[in-house]
Amino acid sequence: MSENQPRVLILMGSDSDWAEMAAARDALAELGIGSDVRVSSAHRTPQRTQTLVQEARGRGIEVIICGAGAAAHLAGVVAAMTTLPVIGVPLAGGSPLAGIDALLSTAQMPGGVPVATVAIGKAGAKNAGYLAARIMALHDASLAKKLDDFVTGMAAAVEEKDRKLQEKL
Ligand code: RP5
Repeated sequence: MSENQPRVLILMGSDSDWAEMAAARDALAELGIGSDVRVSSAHRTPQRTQTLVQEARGRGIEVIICGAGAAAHLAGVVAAMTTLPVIGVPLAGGSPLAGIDALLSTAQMPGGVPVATVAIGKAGAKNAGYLAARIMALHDASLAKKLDDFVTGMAAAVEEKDRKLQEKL
């Protein structure tokens, strides 16, 4: 597999979603995982969405991350069209309901059509990237090692924060 070959497809319902969804691409990039980022809407461009999803497996895509706000049906529609793992990121965007609408639309899937739903907004997008990496690490020992190092680094950062706080107290 080439270094730049995208292994994750990141779909967003609108370019207005990018401010939140960039965190998914960044988390993957930090682990050396290439992603293909596309704007495609379940409601506005259903045919385009279908084509992107149907071509994904043949292009070497292993996980699809979908971010959408408001009546966020993108992840559910995508999960209906593939058996690749689908991670849904509910977005707050300009929604008057601050992402609660997207959370329910994304998470409340009927049995048989799974969408792994993460938290609303940037933290959810970041975790979507790490969750995709954990899925791929099941058959990728080098990626598993990078994830172990990442977790160790996070723990060290917390201990360093505590050490600095103790110095001030
Ligand atoms: C959703 O509607 C998109 O995912 C976006 O979060 C929201 C608003 O889209 P725009 O009106 O900004 O294009 O489908």
